[in-house]
Amino acid sequence: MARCCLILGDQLSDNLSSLRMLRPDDAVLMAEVWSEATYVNHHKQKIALIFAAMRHFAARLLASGREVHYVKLTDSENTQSLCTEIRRHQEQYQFDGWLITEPGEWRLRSEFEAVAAELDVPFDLLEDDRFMTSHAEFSEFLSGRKQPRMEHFYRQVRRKTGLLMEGTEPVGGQWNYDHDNRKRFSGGSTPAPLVFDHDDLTREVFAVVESRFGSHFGTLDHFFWPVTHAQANAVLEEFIAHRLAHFGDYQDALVSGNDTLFHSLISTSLNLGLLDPLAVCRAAERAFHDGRAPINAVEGFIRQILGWREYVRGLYWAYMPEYKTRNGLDAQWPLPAFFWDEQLTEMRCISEAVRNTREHAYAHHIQRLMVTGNFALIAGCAVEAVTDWYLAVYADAFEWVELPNTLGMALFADGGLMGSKPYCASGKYIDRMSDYCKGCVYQVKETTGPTACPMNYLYWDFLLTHRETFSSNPRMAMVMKNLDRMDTEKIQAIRDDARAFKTRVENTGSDRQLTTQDRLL
Ligand code: FAD
Ligand code: DLZ
Repeated sequence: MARCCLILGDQLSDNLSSLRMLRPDDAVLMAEVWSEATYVNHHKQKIALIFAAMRHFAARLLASGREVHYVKLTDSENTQSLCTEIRRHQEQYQFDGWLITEPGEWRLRSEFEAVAAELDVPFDLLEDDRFMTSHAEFSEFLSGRKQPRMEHFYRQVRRKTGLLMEGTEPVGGQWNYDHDNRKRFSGGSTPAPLVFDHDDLTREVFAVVESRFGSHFGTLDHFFWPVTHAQANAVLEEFIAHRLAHFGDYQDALVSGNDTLFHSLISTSLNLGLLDPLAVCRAAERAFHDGRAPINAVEGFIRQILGWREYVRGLYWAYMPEYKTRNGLDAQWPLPAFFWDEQLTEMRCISEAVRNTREHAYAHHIQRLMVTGNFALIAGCAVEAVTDWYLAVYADAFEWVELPNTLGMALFADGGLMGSKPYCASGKYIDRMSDYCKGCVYQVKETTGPTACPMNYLYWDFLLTHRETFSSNPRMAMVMKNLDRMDTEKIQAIRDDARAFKTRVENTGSDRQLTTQDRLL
């Protein structure tokens, strides 16, 4: 009477809903498969992280006495897709039923539903309750709201969990300290990320990734991701002890060569199931109550997890599969080759973000939103190419969290569901928040001309292109007024420079153009 529970690479939690339902004689199936590892050009570190964490979790289950069928990528009988592995195991072991916690991607959920329809044993897809908000609660939040906003949702979850609450009031008297979280980093030391010794199991995975996915983006050289629950807890502890206190102040800062600043580096662990989001928020809350971190830091951090993370997941499941087809600003320009190779761009901000991405399968939020995301938005990069890029290159990228952040927050392609206005900015914003512009060959103070920062003319070109759409948006009124003040000559110069930039990038894959003479001027 044994049943089988398939555990996916991002379901590595002891309290997974399917695992909680298992009886002692039920089995677990875990499978490393080619189809999941190649549906986008995943970064080598992402594949290595998932396989290494899966193998460690399988070992943990085995040690607890559970029967585990673990299929390695290189096993000769591996049929290389999750659905065919379910069918193969069903044929071989004649299980009495299947239990699967719902996957975090619409694509996989539909595939499982198709398998369920064809198997002649029960096949239960269970809700993934490793979140603070259920699907039903989120639907209830959405119902009757024309314009859902994260802030309203966030307050509701604060009330429900009691996190940073004093009775019915927020601790400190304010719900949101975002205004205190926009400091530029003016120097000083920042903690280095924890690095773990790789055991035999992880080293074996690295060898598989190098040999089978050698052509994939990125390098394994600087791998610092935790692959076990213990390592994930160590990263969380290091964050609380050495980073959290400054997290708020420098949440939006950008610093050359400083790839992680005071960020927590826990997204992979949360998304894989090595850390529990509520427990993480409680640990941060304790740090506030013990006087180890100020309210702007702790509230800012908790808002990301209890607010944004839960909110984007809710939107994903509420609006998929139609959400993925949205392209509200009709963005069609091909993604430049420099998104895959930082040597191909002279824009220091982009080059730094792509380098960090290539070396670590990581970039912090402002690099993702205001550097690569902002560029993709104002240059009008094709939505599907951009969302595929984000899904591929970050170790923490799973569609339920990646898609609303990219298509909605960064590209404003969802018609304003994620945000009431686009996060578009010129080089001025990047200059204010970073030290990038000082060392850049482009001049951030120039709007047009051969040495002007491309973020400047692309920004104005973007506003001109969407003038009609944005004119009716009250939150864009101030910025649109600047366009009205611009003379036709200036507008023409902006248009010409933006077109020339795009043509150069299309033809050469690079924006390099400055001659020695230009640089000397
Ligand atoms: P910290 O800055 O320390 O933040 C703490 C935690 O808050 C994160 O670990 C994460 O779990 C959560 N968080 C913060 N912001 C968000 C957000 N906007 N949405 C959801 N959770 C958030 N996050 C992912 O986990 N996977 C993705 O694929 C992903 N893609 C993104 C794409 C774009 C275009 C943008 C703008 C953001 C994306 N994010 C994504 C959100 C955020 O950038 C990352 O969660 C964060 O950079 C991870 O680093 P960290 O753990 O050091 O985060
Ligand atoms: C992302 C990923 C990769 C690269 N490989 C596997 C795998 O071999 N086996 C597996 O079970 N899961 C993998 N995953 C994670 C799945 O793609 C993930 O469960 C879905 O993206 C849903 O979030």
